[in-house]
Amino acid sequence: MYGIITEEAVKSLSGATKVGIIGAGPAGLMLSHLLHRQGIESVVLEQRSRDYVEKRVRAGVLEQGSADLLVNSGVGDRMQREGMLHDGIKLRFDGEEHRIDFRTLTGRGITVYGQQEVVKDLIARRLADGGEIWFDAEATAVERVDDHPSINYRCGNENRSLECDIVAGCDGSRGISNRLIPSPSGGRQGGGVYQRDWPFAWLGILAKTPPATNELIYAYHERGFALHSMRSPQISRLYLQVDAAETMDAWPEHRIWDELRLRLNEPDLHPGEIIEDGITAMRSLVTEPMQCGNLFLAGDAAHIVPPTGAKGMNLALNDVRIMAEDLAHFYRTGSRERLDRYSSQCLQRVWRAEHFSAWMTGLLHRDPGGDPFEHKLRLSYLRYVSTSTAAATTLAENYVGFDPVLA
Ligand code: RFL
Ligand code: PHB
Repeated sequence: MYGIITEEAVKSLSGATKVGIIGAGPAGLMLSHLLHRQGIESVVLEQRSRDYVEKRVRAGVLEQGSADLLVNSGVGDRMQREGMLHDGIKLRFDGEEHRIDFRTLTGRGITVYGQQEVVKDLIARRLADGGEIWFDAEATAVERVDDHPSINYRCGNENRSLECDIVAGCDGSRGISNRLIPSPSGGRQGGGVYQRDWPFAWLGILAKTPPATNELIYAYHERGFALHSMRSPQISRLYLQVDAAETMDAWPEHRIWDELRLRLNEPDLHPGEIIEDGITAMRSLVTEPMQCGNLFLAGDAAHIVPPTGAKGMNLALNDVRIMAEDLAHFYRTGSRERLDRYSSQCLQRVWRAEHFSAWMTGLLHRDPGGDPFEHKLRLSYLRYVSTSTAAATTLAENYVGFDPVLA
């Protein structure tokens, strides 16, 4: 069932399900898929339309563990055909290029495959399996999280509610579910939320131009950071560090291409039609704990990383892998033992990724308040990461995905 919710769909569920999932991003969709494989029914409520979520351009890098999760759960066929396997990345700075060889350093690699393709594959699979994704249904409140929860949602002009055993808050950084986690001191601004806003943003474009590189280029320039990524042999994804308050009005197309060519030091990058553009603020944030009563958070609803380390979607997928296992154990045995440990298990990896993303961000961005001394220190660190096997291994093993729980 998708699109506007029909009366039949509402009746067929009698307004009740086992797991009520708020949000049809990678976290919510993958959770619903993994639960279905365990025989656990769920309903996904999504405030936007199917078309909107399938076209939302975001992440592009899957760690090997995320790619394995897609394949092992039966939704990885198209990713295996169309995704691009990369064994390393390139660092460019001060007129030099150095390759970080993930395969040699860690035995693993990454897959470049757009987040919206993952979302499309998951939606298609859920609908083919008879799954319930209710688009254009905005969750407005969650009641009784400690007992028998219900999610109030708005669909057109109608207000309805969905009874469930468990609520999975997969509604991203601007959703409603993370506000329901009380902080230890009782107020939302207390010690339960750890955050940092970065003093710059990323301007991103998707362009019809063949990538000028076979692997991602992370470039540090005295004018700021630039990233050359890709989506296919014909489509490039490119980013520029800009001021936090910048708007697209200040960036006519020729300025974007000139700046990209300069910072990336890449003569083979040719301007092409820009199909999508936007500016994204950079933020680090963790909500602790990621659960309260029968409400469990996953993905951006619980934590945000700056995109430099390419970790956001991977963390979202890892959270719901753990949540699905814990819920399967709960429904099989009736014991909450594993569910009660959900947050502490997820947070180990979350904090590793938070550190790595903050470290990569600091390594590659020009600090607007920084001085020439700081610029020289950064160049020295970049040269160290590029020439020391120990330092390069640190970058590589975090980039391909390091799990402190399994280490
Ligand atoms: P999402 O994808 O934001 O999905 C949340 C969904 O919840 C819906 N929603 C609601 N639905 C019903 N009722 C409500 N009240 C609702 N409120 C919200 C929203 O409409 C939405 O559909 O969260 P999720 O599933 O946790 O997934 C997280 C990822 O989207 C995010 O972490 C990544 O995109 C971050 N990210 C990257 N991650 C990577 O792993 N690798 C990358 O290379 C990477 N690059 C990036 C990125 C994020 C970027 N931006 C735009 C922030 C590059 C960029 C530029
Ligand atoms: C992307 O392809 O969108 C991408 C790649 C690497 C990042 C962030 C985004 O670090």
